[in-house]
Amino acid sequence: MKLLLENAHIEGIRYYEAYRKHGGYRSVEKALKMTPDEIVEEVKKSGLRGRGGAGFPTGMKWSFLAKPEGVPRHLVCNADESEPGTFKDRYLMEFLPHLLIEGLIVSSFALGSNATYIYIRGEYAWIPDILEQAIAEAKNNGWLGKNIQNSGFDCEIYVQRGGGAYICGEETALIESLEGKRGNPRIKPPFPAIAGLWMRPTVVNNVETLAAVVPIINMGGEEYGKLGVGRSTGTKLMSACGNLNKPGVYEIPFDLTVEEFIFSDEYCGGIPNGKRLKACIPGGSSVPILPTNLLLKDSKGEARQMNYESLSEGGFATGTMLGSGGFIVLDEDQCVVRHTMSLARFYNHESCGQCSPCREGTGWMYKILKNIEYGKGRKEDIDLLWDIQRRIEGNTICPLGDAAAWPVAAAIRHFRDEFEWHIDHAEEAQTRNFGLAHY
Ligand code: L3W
Ligand code: SF4
Repeated sequence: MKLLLENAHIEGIRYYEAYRKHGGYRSVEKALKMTPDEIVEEVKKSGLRGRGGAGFPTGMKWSFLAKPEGVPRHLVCNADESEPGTFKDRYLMEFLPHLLIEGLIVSSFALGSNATYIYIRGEYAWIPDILEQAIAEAKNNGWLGKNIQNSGFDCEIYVQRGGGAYICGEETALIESLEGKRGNPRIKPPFPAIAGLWMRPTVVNNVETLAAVVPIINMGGEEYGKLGVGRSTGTKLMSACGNLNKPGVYEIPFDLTVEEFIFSDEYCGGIPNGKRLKACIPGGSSVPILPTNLLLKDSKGEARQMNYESLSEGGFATGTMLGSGGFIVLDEDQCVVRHTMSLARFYNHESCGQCSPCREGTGWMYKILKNIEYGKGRKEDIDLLWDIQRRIEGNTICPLGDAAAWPVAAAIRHFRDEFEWHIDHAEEAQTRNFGLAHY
């Protein structure tokens, strides 16, 4: 059952006329007849969890929003999708911009935000124009601006481009950047719900989360909550990439098994050239990599499913996370050391430098991984790497530190022999051309 991409194939759906003709903006009509608290209640009932990576319950986040008398509140849409392997929000904004705008209007009404912002990744250079056109169309048709649909509610949506820094996807860095400052994460608490944009109460939600508010209002929170498995309700967009026959963006039910997702023709269509599956990072580069045996079955021997609980079953000893849904597949030719080095370089480059464990640790890990990859590794480097990542995790201002530590920890945990091989075969490691999947 598709809730978000159901109409994605319809010609012209990017534009208002076709979008409206196929049921667009119905949720706004319905929402404007409800009270803001009733809408929050529907979102709570739906069990929707944040689709940016952390999976925090959306209704709960909304109910944390402070409402001091006379202080404006803001909704901010986090469209700074920069997690390597993740491109599902780009797809939504590019092909279904009105779905996001519709979700933003309903959510703005529920939260009392008269000025709502979309903060979009700088590299998505062509998308702000698409969003701005959709906003203009919505405004021309009375869905935005003053007194929308004669409801007495005023709402404007502004699009702000980021400068291309991964850290600006962290909600408080994003807020700093929106305020015109350097994108350094703030210490939490206070959470944005209490003191966010210009220190006003602010909700920051991911693009997919806000788009999901549309089907929730249309079908009712309870019905939405019935879809899925356990605390994974509704559907999820996955961006699949790496060594796959059919990479792309898929809307999946939460009871789909990992094996079906990778191998069935309806989804990724298996691995090219008959190669074997070696490993997978199912939730964007920050979540732990899993080898095939742990990926396809959990620690109880059950088929792993594509949902929050099943993917994390067993903790990090045997499990991983659904994260942002950036599903990266590696075939048997891929080198885990090279891959981990590539990610370490990324996190080192993107660290904002505020905290020592992250600033120093990410650079140190990259240096050691580069040595191992290029045949200059020492036996003791593997334990040193383990020690460094352990000292970063949990000791930093924002989750980028954990995001840099987890891939290194998981690579050593599950592929230690590959690190040892690079150290024992230094000469061959320098010259042999291992693969690096593209994502
Ligand atoms: C009020 C409280 N609000 C928590 C709110 C908080 C935030 C949300 C989740 O990191 C993860 C990270 C990456 N009162 C609250 C409260 N909140 N307690 O709930 O918070 P948190 O800290 O669990 O996570 P986060 O800071 O949002 C995000 C992971 O996502 N990730 C993906 C990153 C990249 C993208 C992308 O490119 N799209 O998302 C991948 O796994 O590692 O763990 O709003 O304010 N008491
Ligand atoms: Fe900056 Fe890294 Fe600290 Fe996050 S963990 S605040 S990115 S130095």
